[in-house]
Amino acid sequence: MQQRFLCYALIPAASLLFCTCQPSTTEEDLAISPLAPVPTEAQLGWHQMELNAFIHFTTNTFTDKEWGYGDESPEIFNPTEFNADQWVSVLKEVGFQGVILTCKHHDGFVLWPSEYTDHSVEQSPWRNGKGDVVGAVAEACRKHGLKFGVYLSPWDRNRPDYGQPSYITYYRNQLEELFANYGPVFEMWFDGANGGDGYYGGARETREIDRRTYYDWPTTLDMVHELQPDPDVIFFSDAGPGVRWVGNERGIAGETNWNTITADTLYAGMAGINDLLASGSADGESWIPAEVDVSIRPGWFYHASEDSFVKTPEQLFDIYLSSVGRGSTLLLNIPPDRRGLLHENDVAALRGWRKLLDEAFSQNLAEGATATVDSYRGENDKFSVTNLIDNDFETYWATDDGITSGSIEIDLGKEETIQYLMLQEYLPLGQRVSKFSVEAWQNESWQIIAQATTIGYKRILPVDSIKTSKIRVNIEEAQACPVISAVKVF
Ligand code: FUL
Repeated sequence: MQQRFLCYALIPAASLLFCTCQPSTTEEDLAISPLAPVPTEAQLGWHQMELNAFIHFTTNTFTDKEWGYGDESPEIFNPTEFNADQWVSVLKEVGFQGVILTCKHHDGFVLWPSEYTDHSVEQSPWRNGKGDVVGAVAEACRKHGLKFGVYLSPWDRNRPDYGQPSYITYYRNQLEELFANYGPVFEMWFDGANGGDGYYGGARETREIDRRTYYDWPTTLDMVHELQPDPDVIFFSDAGPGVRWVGNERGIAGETNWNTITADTLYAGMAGINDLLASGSADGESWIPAEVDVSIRPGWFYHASEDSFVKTPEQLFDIYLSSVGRGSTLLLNIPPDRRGLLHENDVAALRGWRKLLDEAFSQNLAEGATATVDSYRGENDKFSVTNLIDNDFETYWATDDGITSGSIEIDLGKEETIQYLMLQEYLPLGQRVSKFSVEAWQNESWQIIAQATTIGYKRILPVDSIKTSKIRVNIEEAQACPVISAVKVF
């Protein structure tokens, strides 16, 4: 296209008739080919949620256990001030977008009146057996505009037939009940703790299952897709297929975090894959991003003895940086107490955390700054540098095909103290960047202040109170031309 303009400028008008200029480059010519694999619409929506809450609540809350054996009497389930509205309104206030509830944990007690078992809230004294935790949480989510998700433990230490084909039918029936009565469900969680000792209807024995074949997940997932074709549901398991486990329960995604991985050879509960789950792989065949699940307390369930071990706002902030700040979605567990309320200490920690987040990320110094770049795709405004600072995820800066590096300079206009840099890749076209650095203008020269590998949906780099008037982001390596939605400076 540039040649075309040169051609018109240098050649006298008469000779234009004989000019064999190249045809002008159209928007179509400039369209960027997606770098496969790319996220589905549901996965993209999941990335954009960033913060989801996990709720662990069941008989364990009353027995003070983490894993119930399966022989707990429903009689013990009796929250005195149960209030799902309190849970969800606090979660909403501090910024969560979705809630995933343990509808059934490994002990097999189910939190809704199920047609398929007596081992449920129906047999408990709570609300004279008329209560429904799942219904109350789903309704509170609808009321407050949060998405609702379900955890239905595949391992069931209560069921006599756990390990037999009939249990799979039971499990599927319950899923059907959940989706039909409480959907839409944005995410379904099935964890990797499977098989071992349990009550199993009185057998009190150890049962091993073949994790790869017993559950026949493909059939279950097809069934769920039919139950809820739209909006699509994201399936979590250790190794996907919708989102993968990050490989630890400490709140830490890999410093290098690819949303892609080759999942065919992985399965839930497979040993020795934790590092791979944390980092993913650049050449992974499927889009299966890492989800970071971690509890606000040492345990997943409420224990009064842990009231003084609730993570502090500062610890939660660090977890935010090592999860959302590394391109993952955070699934933070906040377990209700025996009253059926989120405990005061947890609520205070969440509010303190929100305050820290607001303080850190409220003023984007790049908005209103001057941005320049060494090259942009087709020199067409659709890909210009201003797209990086317009606060719109849908617009992006990109280079020409074959150019896998680039430098973006942001002039803040005056000296500022900066704490964090935030970058975002435009994921609908695939994850591309594998190496970048950031420099700050100090003492009349550029000084490197941060170096990293992947960006993904969001990358936040802490830079420790640096004083500068200009920063420069250098995309050094990418798998294809970089496509960046945002550069923010705080
Ligand atoms: C694990 C379970 O064994 C834990 O109890 C907890 O539910 C955690 C989120 O998943 O697999």
